[in-house]
Amino acid sequence: MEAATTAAPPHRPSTTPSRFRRLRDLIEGPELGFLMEAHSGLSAKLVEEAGFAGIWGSGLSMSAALGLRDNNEASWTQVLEQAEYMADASSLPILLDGDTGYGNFNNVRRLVRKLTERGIAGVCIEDKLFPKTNSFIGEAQPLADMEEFCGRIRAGKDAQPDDDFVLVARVEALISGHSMEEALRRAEAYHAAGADAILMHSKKRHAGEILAFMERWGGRCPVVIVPTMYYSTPTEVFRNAGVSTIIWANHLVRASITAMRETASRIHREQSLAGVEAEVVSVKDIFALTDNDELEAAGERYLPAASVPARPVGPAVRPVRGIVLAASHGAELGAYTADKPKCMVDLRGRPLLSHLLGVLGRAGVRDVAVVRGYCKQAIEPARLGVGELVMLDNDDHATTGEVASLLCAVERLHGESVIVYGDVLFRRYILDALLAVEADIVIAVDALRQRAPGGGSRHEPNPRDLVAADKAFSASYLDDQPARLVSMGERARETPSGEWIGLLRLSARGAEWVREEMASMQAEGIAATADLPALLSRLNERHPVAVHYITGHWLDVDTITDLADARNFS
Ligand code: SPV
Ligand code: MG
Repeated sequence: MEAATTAAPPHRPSTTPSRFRRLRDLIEGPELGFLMEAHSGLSAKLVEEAGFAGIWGSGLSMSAALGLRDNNEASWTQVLEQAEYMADASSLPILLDGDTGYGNFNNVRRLVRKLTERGIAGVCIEDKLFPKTNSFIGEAQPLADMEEFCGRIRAGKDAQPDDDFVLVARVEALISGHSMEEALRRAEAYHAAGADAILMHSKKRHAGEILAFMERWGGRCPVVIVPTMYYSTPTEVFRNAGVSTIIWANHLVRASITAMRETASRIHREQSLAGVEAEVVSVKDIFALTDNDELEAAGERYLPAASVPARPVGPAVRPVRGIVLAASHGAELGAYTADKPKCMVDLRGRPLLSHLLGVLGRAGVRDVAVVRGYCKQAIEPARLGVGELVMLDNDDHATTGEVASLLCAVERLHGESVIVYGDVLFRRYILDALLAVEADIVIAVDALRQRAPGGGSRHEPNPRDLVAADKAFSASYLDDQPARLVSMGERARETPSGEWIGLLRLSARGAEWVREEMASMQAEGIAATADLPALLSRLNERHPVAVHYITGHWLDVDTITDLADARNFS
């Protein structure tokens, strides 16, 4: 019951605190905590993937996802079922929105028992009447009798089989137009009845009444808030006011409505999937999210050998290694890279490298090594949000080039591999497509970036990355064969077909060829300062290097303007 059912290997003793304990710690701990809304197994997975420590099982969002109103149109057992999908899909603790408790004290105590059985770590009940109406609808909704509601709280607490189960009492006084005195009176009564925390709700556009409550409440027990309406108040204000936990209550269901609307209307308008393909996650991403690899491994353990299905030979399941060349300083970025390498510049709260590793991981490239150089200690795995990462060091980075960095990873250059510069970002579908190209060495080339430098555009190709290929990019759906590299760099300047984006894929044989070529370059004494275009040019003399064309949806960070673009890149 503790870990996501698909992810937990059998019989692994767990040292992780229970979900009940983790929710209690989150709510009672000294730090401001956050619960992110989820409404389904899938959204629960995405909350965990984003790094949250807990889930808000929102009644509004679950109802909306079922196409229902937030008026108890979904029965409590239907809500319980959704919560169970979430608990199965993620290992996070869930605070379930239990509305009013679906009745009186008796319904609450049964609810608490059933939630505990399903590994739901806590419930929030609100002092209104069944059937409830969403608090943002209408004015002056009737409140439950305070004493009766205290009975619901006491019954829930008396029924909980696990001491750490959390019961949050939600005070609707302010949102229903009652006074601060009434809100305080109710909060006090619910606290005395045994609630572990008070959720004080407000629908004001500013946080005034919440802050006033915080001041008068004086930290008697943890306070949870839901700033859906007063979203513009900086989080720091709540932290300073001593709020225990913030619930981001409905933003995943709202985001999904935006995305589904746009996608459906575009497909309807265009009568084609071509326009949306680059905008949506791949089918492979769905397989990764639902952990199909685990099912395959389990099949090998449990099915009779003769009936184990042949391993699909798609990019979804084959192991692909990654090597990220991240030794460069990025001196053009000035103060941004004074104490860290370019790959660690911040993009919306996370280092560039963390975004890049995320794309690699989602494309199935998980066994990744990062070659560090400049300010290597600044590449901290803890800040990158990935589990296992191998760090290799090019300590001569100041005087050597990319081939020297790649040589640091030569021991890992076996089997199918992806090599990428650490200052590049691209949409996931580009890597998916590169992994699907049937070639031993294939490079991703942007066909829209082919003008020779000096043309005055904001994104001039880097001369050393210019590519000339044996056929130009064609938008025809009939032409799915890769082109072949003819030349790179200065020699491609007269007839450029595009710019290499700093991303290449090798088959196992391609990886072997690269090792051989680098060994030859070492023997000739030219490896130390050579760049990757030089290596690719040499390889191309002996083995075909395929060119996979793309049109945009990537960037590299060389200048401060690039950095601004990267911050908007998604
Ligand atoms: C929910 O998410 O269902 C809530 C929070 O109860 S609110 O919609 O703000 O009432
Ligand atoms: Mg609700």
